[in-house]
Amino acid sequence: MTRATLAPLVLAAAAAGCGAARADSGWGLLNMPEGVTDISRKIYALHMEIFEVCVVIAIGVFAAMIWSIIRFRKSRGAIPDITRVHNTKVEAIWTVVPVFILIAMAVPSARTLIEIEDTTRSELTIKVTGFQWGWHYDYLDRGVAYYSRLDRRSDAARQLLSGIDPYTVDHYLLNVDQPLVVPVATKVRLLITGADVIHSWWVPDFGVKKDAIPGFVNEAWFNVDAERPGLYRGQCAELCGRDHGFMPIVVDARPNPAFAAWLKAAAAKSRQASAAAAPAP
Ligand SMILES: [Cu+2]
Repeated sequence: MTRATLAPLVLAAAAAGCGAARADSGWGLLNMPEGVTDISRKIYALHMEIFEVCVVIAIGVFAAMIWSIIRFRKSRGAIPDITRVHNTKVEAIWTVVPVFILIAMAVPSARTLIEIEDTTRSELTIKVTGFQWGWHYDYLDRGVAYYSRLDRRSDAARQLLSGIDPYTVDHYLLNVDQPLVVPVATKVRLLITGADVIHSWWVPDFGVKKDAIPGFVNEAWFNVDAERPGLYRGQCAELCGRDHGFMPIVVDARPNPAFAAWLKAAAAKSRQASAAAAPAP
């Protein structure tokens, strides 16, 4: 399979995967998801409000244009008025009105942006490192750290002349071997960085898309609704090299007791592994 034939497949798989994570389908897929966090819903609401403002302006501008073109066409005997090329009153109106529209849009935008950046009072911190090509998750001070890569089935199917039909692979290119496990109803802070080039950690349902830059630590946070545990999928959103399309993200949001049990087991497993690796005294 050539790269040219693979590209539409990747797009189709991405669309199918995103669709599976959302309740809506069809036309709903054209829009961004409302998501499963407070912030993602605020971003969605903001996006819709501003979209509506744009629609109203577009209708007004195009209606005026079309009406003027038809009403004052030459064949109806319209004569251009070259005496009134300047009108202070009109110019003041078309300057002041957009200023008010911009202010009306800037206030809720700034409010949401400040909230997005506010990582205080987080209950769990995970360091996320993007690398070519996958993710590394480190639960700071919890003794748990692991790599998360493209799952084996997708990886086998994506190889040149693999003979595996990608449509037979569950969540093709959107599945990983070890998902990021997080608790619901908890403010989870991410410290995002890059190990080699710039990547971007993007999970649409959380409203989080943050660059992973070598030498910098970017912060992000999310708090999944208590009643919405489940699997949420994302992808690297920064063109990071040859296998950029093969480093998906899967987040497994679990109820708090299930998460605590998982964390305990994972910490015990990594303690065992490091004890086994340590040289004998
Ligand atoms: Cu990447």
